[in-house]
Amino acid sequence: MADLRIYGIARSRAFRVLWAAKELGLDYEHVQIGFDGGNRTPEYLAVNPMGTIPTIQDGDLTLFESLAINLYLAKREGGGLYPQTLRDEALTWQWTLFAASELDQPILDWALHTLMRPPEKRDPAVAGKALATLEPKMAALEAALASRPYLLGDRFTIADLNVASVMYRLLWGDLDRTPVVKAWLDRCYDRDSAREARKLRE
Ligand SMILES: N[C@@H](CCC(=O)N[C@@H](CS)C(=O)NCC(=O)O)C(=O)O
Repeated sequence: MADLRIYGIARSRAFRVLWAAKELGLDYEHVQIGFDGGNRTPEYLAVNPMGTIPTIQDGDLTLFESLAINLYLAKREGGGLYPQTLRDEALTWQWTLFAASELDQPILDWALHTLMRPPEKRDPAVAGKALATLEPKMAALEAALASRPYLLGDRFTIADLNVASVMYRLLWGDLDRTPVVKAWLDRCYDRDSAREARKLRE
């Protein structure tokens, strides 16, 4: 049995962790916890008292928060996915926290009210407000990527994976106003690891 256990179906934020695990070539056990009550059993609440997914167990370490899990796994593995300098590490934290605090909620709001809910339960005003909230954040990404192919420079790192994985739903969005972001997102999702992770949910 693999030492690393990933809890959470791929059609959830666990997708982010599954992508990272595949990028790193990790051996893992995938525990298919979903939102259908499986995340509210006493067994799972003992793993994560909030009942949210994803969570990982790695030896005696239990960890929740998808993007923190990815930082941990990338750093644990060493190699090129985790930054090698303090400067790049700081930028990785910046982009990761940016994804979690500035992008995640408005992207979800936009997706719920354009793609995910049945048409009669969508509110175009919520979708519009989410897009307006996203506009300056997307502009910041567009500016950052204007001079380099990836967030930290020439190489794909965990900073790219964390931000791109949070932006998954925007693959169905209109990114014409941020062509540099669109090209970068396409580059990230062109990776074998991303294709494999997407197959688990689509
Ligand atoms: N910030 C957390 C959010 C985790 C989260 O809310 N996951 C959702 C699924 S995508 C969930 O478990 N929802 C069920 C619930 O809250 O009971 C992360 O990135 O891991």
